[in-house]
Amino acid sequence: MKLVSASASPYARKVRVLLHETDQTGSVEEVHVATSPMDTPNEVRAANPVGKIPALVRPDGPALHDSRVITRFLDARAGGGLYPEARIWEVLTLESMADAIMDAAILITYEGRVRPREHQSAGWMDAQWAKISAALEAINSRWMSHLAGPLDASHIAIGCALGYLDLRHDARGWRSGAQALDDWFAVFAERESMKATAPE
Ligand SMILES: N[C@@H](CCC(=O)N[C@@H](CS)C(=O)NCC(=O)O)C(=O)O
Repeated sequence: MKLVSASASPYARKVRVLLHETDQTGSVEEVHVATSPMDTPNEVRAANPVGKIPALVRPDGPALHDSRVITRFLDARAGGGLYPEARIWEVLTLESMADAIMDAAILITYEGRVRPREHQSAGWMDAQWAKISAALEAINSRWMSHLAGPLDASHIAIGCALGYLDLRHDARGWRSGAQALDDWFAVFAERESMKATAPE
């Protein structure tokens, strides 16, 4: 199988961390590409018509996308137990919140990098950041007991979302007012799977 990926993509990192955590790195080849909404390599389009990564190309079925589908597929393949039935709705909701943080953060990144300077909107970027702040506040105040529990896919997603904030939006200071989450991330970031997938 081939994972169409990129070192800086937080969505792809979720999959890469899960591959490490479930001991599957040997059975999935990572192909790193440079892609953006304005310039989609053929390899990406062939795997995902809407041109987004990650995509998982399989020898015996259609390519899979988006990251949540791929992580669930790979977890089921390995029997990794990272989507435990007993708390599945919490796991999926927290993973969704992590993806929403990534969505807003990526939009800010694209606004600054892809849209011509004269069309960029600081107000729109601030509105995206407000969504991130609200999600961080909710996680910091209501989800820490879940994050303190056994590893599941939502932990991986939150770790990758926070890693992306550090990578691209450090200046906005996500840690302010999110002490418990900051403490949790300091420990989580030391996992071998996180260190092995740190953006170049
Ligand atoms: N919901 C998707 C989002 C994937 C996504 O937006 N990936 C970015 C890279 S980080 C991308 O491929 N952007 C190119 C584009 O939007 O055309 C997922 O979870 O996989």
